[in-house]
Amino acid sequence: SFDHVYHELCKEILAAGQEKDDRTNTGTLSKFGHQMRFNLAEGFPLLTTKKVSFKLLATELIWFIKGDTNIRYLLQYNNNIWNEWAFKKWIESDDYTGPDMTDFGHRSLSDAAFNEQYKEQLAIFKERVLTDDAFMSKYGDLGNVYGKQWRHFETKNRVTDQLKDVVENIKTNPSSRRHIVSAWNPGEIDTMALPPCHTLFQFYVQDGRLSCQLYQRSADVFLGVPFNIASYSLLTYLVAKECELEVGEFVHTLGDAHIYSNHLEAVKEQLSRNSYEPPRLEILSDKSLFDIEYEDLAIKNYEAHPAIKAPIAV
Ligand code: DHF
Ligand code: TMP
Repeated sequence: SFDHVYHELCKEILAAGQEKDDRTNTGTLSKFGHQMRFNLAEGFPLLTTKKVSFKLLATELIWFIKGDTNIRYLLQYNNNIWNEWAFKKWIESDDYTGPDMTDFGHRSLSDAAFNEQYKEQLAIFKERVLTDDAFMSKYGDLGNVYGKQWRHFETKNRVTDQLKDVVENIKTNPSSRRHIVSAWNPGEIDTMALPPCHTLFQFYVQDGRLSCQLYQRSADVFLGVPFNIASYSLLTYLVAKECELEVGEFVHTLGDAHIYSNHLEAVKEQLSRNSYEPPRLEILSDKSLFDIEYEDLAIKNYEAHPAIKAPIAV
């Protein structure tokens, strides 16, 4: 099952992962190089051994497809998954005059009084991004992240809509081996709130079926990967529909696949659970890929164990 493929990744890292320092000073167990395959004909790969929010990953994907890089769109769907990285830019700016929020990721976990202050500042920040247009433009934006690179990849004298081009090429020349979209723009890495973790993807058409492979350079196995699997599977369904193809496989190739030291118990809890049958995806409209909205999507027969909370490394 889909859960089994994911559980095997977790087990391998628990059994043989190497202890490794990381940018966030959290500490990880890490394995370099791993590949998972998900046959989308078997259903939609939303994990069932913990509840994963389809709404959060679908609104994030649609935000990428729109070419948007500002968290206001996500906040309008009550999606808070990118807040910390916008908030970080805000508190490090000269315009921020509130209490010191340095290292808020670690301090909010270890200091209850600080955590109250942090929650208050984050709430003020979110409200301003939602209601103050000038503030939103300046501080709600994550820089040249995925949406920018997928739809407006800038090179000298030229802006490329990689997603439009790849869809056009799948339609006109399906057998091509060049159906690539890259989020990794070396000239713009320093202008991104976080350099792209899902770095590059490729489509492949065979026998009327569309497959997709993602190269993910860095993979937070407990929090990020369940989202990434479902997100790219959803993208494969949407592009297949746009190109009048059936879905094939999602192939997920990981570079630094890691479990953070403060996720180990959560992972073990998840591994102790038995999986359910996977849900199904329904696309409720005939809109083009580029006009699709969250309301056009539905996930059916999703039976899952409860969500497992864990802190995110900032
Ligand atoms: N940083 C790190 N350290 N790991 C990540 O996975 C990550 N992902 C990012 C941005 N930075 C990151 C964007 N994607 C969550 C999931 C995906 C994601 C960001 C956050 C997350 O926190 N998921 C929770 C539920 C969150 C909620 O309910 O609001 C989960 O339990 O799945
Ligand atoms: P890094 O830039 O130092 O590699 O840190 C990025 C962290 O975010 C790392 O733990 C991987 C994780 N991540 C995912 O796993 N999936 C995602 O989609 C994103 C945006 C980040």
